[in-house]
Amino acid sequence: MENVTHKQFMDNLIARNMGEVEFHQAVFEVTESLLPFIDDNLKYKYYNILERLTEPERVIIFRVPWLNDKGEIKVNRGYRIEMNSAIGPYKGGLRFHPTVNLSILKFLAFEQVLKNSLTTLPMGGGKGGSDFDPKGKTDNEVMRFCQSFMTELYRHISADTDVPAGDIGVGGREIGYLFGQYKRLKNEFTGVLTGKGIEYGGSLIRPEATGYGAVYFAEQMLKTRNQLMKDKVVTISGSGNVAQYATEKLIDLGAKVVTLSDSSGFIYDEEGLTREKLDYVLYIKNIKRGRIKEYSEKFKAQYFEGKRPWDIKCDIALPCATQNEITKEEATTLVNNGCICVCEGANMPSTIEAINVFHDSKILFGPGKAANAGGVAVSGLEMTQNSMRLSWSREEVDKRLKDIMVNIHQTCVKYGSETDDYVNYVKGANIGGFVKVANAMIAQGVV
Ligand code: NDP
Ligand code: 2IT
Repeated sequence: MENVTHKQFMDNLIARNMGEVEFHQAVFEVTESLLPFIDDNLKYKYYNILERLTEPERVIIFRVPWLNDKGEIKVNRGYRIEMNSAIGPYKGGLRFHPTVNLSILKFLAFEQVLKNSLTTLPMGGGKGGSDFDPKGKTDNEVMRFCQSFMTELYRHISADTDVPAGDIGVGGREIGYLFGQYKRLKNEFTGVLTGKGIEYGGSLIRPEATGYGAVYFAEQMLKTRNQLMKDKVVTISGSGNVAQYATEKLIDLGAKVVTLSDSSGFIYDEEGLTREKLDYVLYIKNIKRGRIKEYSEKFKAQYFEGKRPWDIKCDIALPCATQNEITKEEATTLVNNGCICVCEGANMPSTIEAINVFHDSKILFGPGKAANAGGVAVSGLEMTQNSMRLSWSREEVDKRLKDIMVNIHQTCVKYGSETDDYVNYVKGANIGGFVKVANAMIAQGVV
């Protein structure tokens, strides 16, 4: 068997998936770590695992027609990427955002396969969503959209085949509407979605899980350098689900969160967020569905329109908004300003060039598929509780979440430690996530 170079592999993938730049980027980053590992472990090459891993098992694309409040007919596009089911039912979120396209969902589904494997729970990988923009829509419009979306999706999913959850633009409200419609169509009350409300089968700590998990992961990274979270200055991007609960946990641990953002700009609060200020953020974003700018109108804080927070001096940066939100230049600024740790709450927020800057400067860098795996991990725990028809306490779920994040960190150290003891968490997460999926695929034959 000849060794395939990284360039050859990527040229072939790009030719087969023209124009899907985010998917190319995600595969580039993963295969850069995996190809040398596979050259040393020939069975993975013999079974052609990488080519199989980068081809979705199934892609579903469908029309989503709905009526707005004026009675006008609107049409969006719905997707579900069923990427890999080697180690469990497809599992992964739904994203509702105007930028959603096949490339973005394939990158997310691909990352999800390895992330879910890292959690150690039995979940395959998938992702879905729509180019529908919930911003500026009424609750009734969002409900009608969700009902129409589920009217097609329901035939492709079930508690044992494919279990969607939330992501950007899909939170508790949307999961409720989607679940209601699924139940009505199938006449079944099952754990077909996670992130459900507590009253109807949701798990405690699921809303908090991604943000808390990312902070637990950052704590583990800091520990390798004998550092604590207390008194660290932290910049965060985003002000949605992940950013909110990362902030909460950081406040609890005595760190100082000084920025939050949304797609319009960022706020800089030099004094740091308090519990009371965070409650106001939750009110602005989750109830009023307004803009983060309103924070600076209520509290003493600066607002920077159209900017991202990476120029602000910090010890730790937590990108929690979206993909490619840290460029090479912004990464260089972070490092030059003394940042010692970047921990990705979002999926693929750092460009490849930004990651190279972090690695070259030997700062701690936790990639999303490891650092933000707490969300899907607690989704897995929600599935377990649904199957057992019981609910665990907050303490029980939080303890399991923490144990899973510590375990993922150990896996990264195991597979990512380099000769100078620097931990390359990208390599560690990619190889650590890959091994279980690849072995399961080999065991199941050519499927
Ligand atoms: P939310 O919809 O709750 O919040 C998203 C936040 O990011 C908002 O502040 C939003 O601003 C901002 N944002 C979204 N798109 C852009 C953009 N193109 N440019 C600038 N800002 C943007 O989503 P989540 O908090 O759930 O998700 C955030 C990230 O975390 C995503 O990358 C997601 O994939 C990832 N993630 C989420 C998990 C979860 O459990 N929810 C689990 C693991 C990862 P605005 O309001 O202006 O749109
Ligand atoms: O990116 C992710 O891991 C999520 N959006 C959560 C997926 C899930 O199934 O909970």
